[in-house]
Amino acid sequence: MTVLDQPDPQAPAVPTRQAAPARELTEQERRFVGWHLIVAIAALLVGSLMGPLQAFEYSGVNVYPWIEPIIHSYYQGLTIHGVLNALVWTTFFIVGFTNLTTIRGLQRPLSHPWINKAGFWIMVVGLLTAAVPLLGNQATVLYTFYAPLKASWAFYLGLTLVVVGSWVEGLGFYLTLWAWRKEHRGVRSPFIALGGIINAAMWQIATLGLAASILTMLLPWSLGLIDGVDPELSRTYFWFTGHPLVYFWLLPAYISWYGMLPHQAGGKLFSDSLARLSFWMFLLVSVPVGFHHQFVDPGVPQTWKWIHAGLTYSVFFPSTLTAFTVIASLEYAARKRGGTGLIGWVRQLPWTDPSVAAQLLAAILFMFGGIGGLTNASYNLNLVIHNTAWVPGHFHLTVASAVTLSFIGITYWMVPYLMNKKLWGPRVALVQAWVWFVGMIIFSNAMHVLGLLGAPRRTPLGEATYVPEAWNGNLLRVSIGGAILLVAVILYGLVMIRTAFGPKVAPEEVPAVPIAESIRHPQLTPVWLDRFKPWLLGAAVLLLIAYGPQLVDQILNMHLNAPGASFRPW
Ligand code: HAS
Repeated sequence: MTVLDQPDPQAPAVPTRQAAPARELTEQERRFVGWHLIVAIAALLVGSLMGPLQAFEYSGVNVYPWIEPIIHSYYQGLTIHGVLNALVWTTFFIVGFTNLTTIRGLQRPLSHPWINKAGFWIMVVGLLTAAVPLLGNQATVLYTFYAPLKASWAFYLGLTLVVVGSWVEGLGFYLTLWAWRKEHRGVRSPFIALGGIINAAMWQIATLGLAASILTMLLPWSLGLIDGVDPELSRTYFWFTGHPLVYFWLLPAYISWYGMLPHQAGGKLFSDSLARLSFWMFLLVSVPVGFHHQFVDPGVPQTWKWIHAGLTYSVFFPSTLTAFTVIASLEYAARKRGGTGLIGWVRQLPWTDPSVAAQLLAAILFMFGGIGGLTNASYNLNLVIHNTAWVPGHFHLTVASAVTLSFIGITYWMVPYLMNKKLWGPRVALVQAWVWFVGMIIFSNAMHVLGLLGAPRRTPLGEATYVPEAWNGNLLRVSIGGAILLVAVILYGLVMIRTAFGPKVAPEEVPAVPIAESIRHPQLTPVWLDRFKPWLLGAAVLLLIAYGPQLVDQILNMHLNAPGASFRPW
C-alpha cells in the first residue's frame, strides 16, 4: 500500500462510493454513438490518404497528374486533407465521444435524445452539402478558408450546418446535466461528463466568430449578395474560433488521459480537483488568444498582439498542470504494478495494450508539440516561423498526434464496446501505434527544420525552382515520414474494418467503459470547481476585454472591397 492509498485523517465524512453496478450504454445508445464514429473514421481514412501525396510531392514525386480526373491539384488535395482530418474526423468523433461520456459518466440516458439525434443529422446534412463543392474543386480554399479565396456558397453553408448541429447536440448535453443535477443535489458532477460538457460550452462560445464571419460576410459574398469582403476582419473572426478550436480537439483526449487512461493502466486519477481546474482554465483562456495567429497581420495594433501573446502563456498553464497530474496518475499505476526507480516505473505501464500504448505515445509527442507552441506564441520568435513548414510540423505533433493518436487509442476499446465485438489483431493495433509514432517523429522533425531554413508552408516545394541544396535531405525525410504514416493509416483501417466485420461476442466478454476513480473522493473537490456560472462569467468578461475594442474598431472600419473571384488560383 502506498501513502496515497491511506485514508486522509483530516478528510470530512463523504458518502461511500456507490457499489451499484455501472449503467453501461443501451444497444440504442451504442448505435447512436457508433454512427458518429463511422462518419469520423471514414473521414480520417479518406483524408489521411491525401496527406502522403503532399509529402511525396516534396521530394519531387508528383502524383497529382495521375489522379487528375479525381483530384485536380496539390491545393485541392491539401484542402480535402485539412477539412476531413482537422474538421470532420475531429468534430464527429468528439461529439460522439461526448455522448458516451455524458451518458456513462452521469449513468443516465440523455434527457432529450431527439435533440441529439436532430443535431447529428444536421451535422450529416452539413457535411454532405460541403462535400459536393469540395470534391468538385469549387472549394479549394484550404481548411482555414481565408478570404479573399472564395468557395462555393454550399461549402460555407455546409460548414455552418455542421457547427449548428454540434451546438444542438451541445444543448442536449446541457439539458442532461441539468436533469442529473436536479436528481443529485449537492453531489459533484462526474468528471468525464463534466469535462465533455465544459468542452461543448467552450466550443459554443468559440464558434461565434465563425458564425459572424460566414453569416455576415462569406455566405452573402459567395451568393453574390455583396460585392466583396474585408479579409482582415474575416481573419480576425476566423482566429476567434480557430485557436479555441485546437482545444476543442484536445480536451476529449485530456478526458481520456485524466479520466480513463489511469484505470487502463491499473491505477487511479491523482487529483480530481486539478483535472477540473485545468478544464475550467481552458474555458476561461482558450478564446482570447487568437491574435497570436495574426502577429504579422498589418491591421491589428501591436498592443493587442502583446495582450494576446501574454494570454497565450496563461493557456499554457492548464497543459503543464495536465502533464503533472497525468504523469502522477501513471506513476501511481506503474508503482502499483511493481514499478520502481525515478523513471524506471515507466516500463511497468501496460505497453502491450494498444489503447494504452497509443495514448502514451500521443502524450509523449505532445510534449514536443507543446514546446513548439511556446515558441510560436513568442511574438518575436513567431516572426521566424510564421507561414513556414515549421507550423505544419507543430500541428502534426498536436492535432495529428496528441489528438488523433489518442482518439485512435480510444477507438481500440470504444469500437469493440459499441459493437459488442473483440478488437481484431491487438498486435497489429500495437504496431500501428508505434508506426504512427516513428513516422510522425521523422515527418514533423523534418518539417520543423525546413521551417527554420525558411521553407514556406502550403507550397508544392517539389515544383519550386528556388529550393536550396540544404533543404533536399529534409524534403526527402518528409516524404519518408509520410510513407510510414501511410502504412500506419492502412493498418488502422485494417484493424477497424476487421473489428467491425468480426463476429459478435457475448456481452460479458465486452470490456466496460474504462473509468478511473480518483484517489481522493470527488466529493472532497471544492464546490467552485463544479459550477459553470463563475467560469462562464469570467470567460465573457475576459473575452470582452481582450477582443471587444478590436472587434468594434475593425467592424466600424470595415472595407468590403476584396472581390474574390479574380483571386482563384486553381
Ligand atoms: Fe498550436 C498554430 C501556439 C497547442 C494546433 N497550432 C497552430 C496550428 C494548429 C495548431 C492546427 O502562438 C496552425 C494553424 C494554421 O493553419 O495556421 N499551440 C500554441 C500553444 C499551444 C498550442 C501555446 N496547437 C496546440 C494544440 C493544437 C494546436 C493542442 C491542436 C490540438 N499554435 C500556437 C501558435 C500558432 C499555432 C502561436 C500560430 C503559428 C503561426 O504563426 O502560424 C499550447 O497549448 C501547448 C501547451 C502544451 C504543453 C505540453 C504539455 C504536455 C502534456 C503531455 C504529458 C505527457 C504524458 C506522457 C502524460 C505545455 C500534457 C507521459 C508518458 C509516459 C510514458 C509516462
